[in-house]
Amino acid sequence: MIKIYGNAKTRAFRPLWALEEAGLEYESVPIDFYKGEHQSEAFLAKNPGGKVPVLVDGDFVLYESAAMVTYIGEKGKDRSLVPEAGSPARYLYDQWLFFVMSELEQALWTMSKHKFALPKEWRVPAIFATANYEFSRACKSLEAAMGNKEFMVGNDFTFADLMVAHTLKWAKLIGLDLGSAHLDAYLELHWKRSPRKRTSVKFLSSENS
Ligand SMILES: N[C@@H](CCC(=O)N[C@@H](CS)C(=O)NCC(=O)O)C(=O)O
Repeated sequence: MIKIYGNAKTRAFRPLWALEEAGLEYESVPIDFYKGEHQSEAFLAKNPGGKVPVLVDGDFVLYESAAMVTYIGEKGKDRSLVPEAGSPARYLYDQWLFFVMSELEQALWTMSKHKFALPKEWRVPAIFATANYEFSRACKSLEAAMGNKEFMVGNDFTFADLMVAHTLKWAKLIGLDLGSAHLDAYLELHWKRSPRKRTSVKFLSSENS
């Protein structure tokens, strides 16, 4: 059975939500940063970087959230969640996953790192204005690419939408404006999916979180 190590308030929400969408059995293993569990010998043996989420399936281990959602989508019965390998749709899907990881979430992660994640001596509060500018730029390019569409790839929900929606929600939670009525509507559409609500109820205690 697949195990996800990490707390749902982190990027672990992505594979947890993906598992709910895919209808696979899984176990969630909370990792408490305050107790230093991410730096324990046992955890570092899974991810030497000491970060969550980590996916463990038997002897197989993954520690990048974007790779995890693809793995989960391909394990599940619903073939529409991750386009078939080698198809044009799959390359577009990959493009959006890479966009999330390298463009859209970077500014958010920069803000989080300089607010609380980095050791105090490495935090540079002056970086916030630049990160804000970079996030708006990424949102503008996302909005332009999306046009009036409701899905990142084709005409159905895929895990590219899960990754984009989760990252837009992250931005909202830290008080950023997406600067686009269409991105707001896109987020609302995907955030109201039942598997997302189930994930929030199971791991964050409220379907609105
Ligand atoms: N690119 C990784 C990022 C993992 C990551 O940075 N996780 C954060 C929580 S969301 C973490 O574990 N931080 C602990 C630390 O930086 O020490 C992914 O998407 O899985």
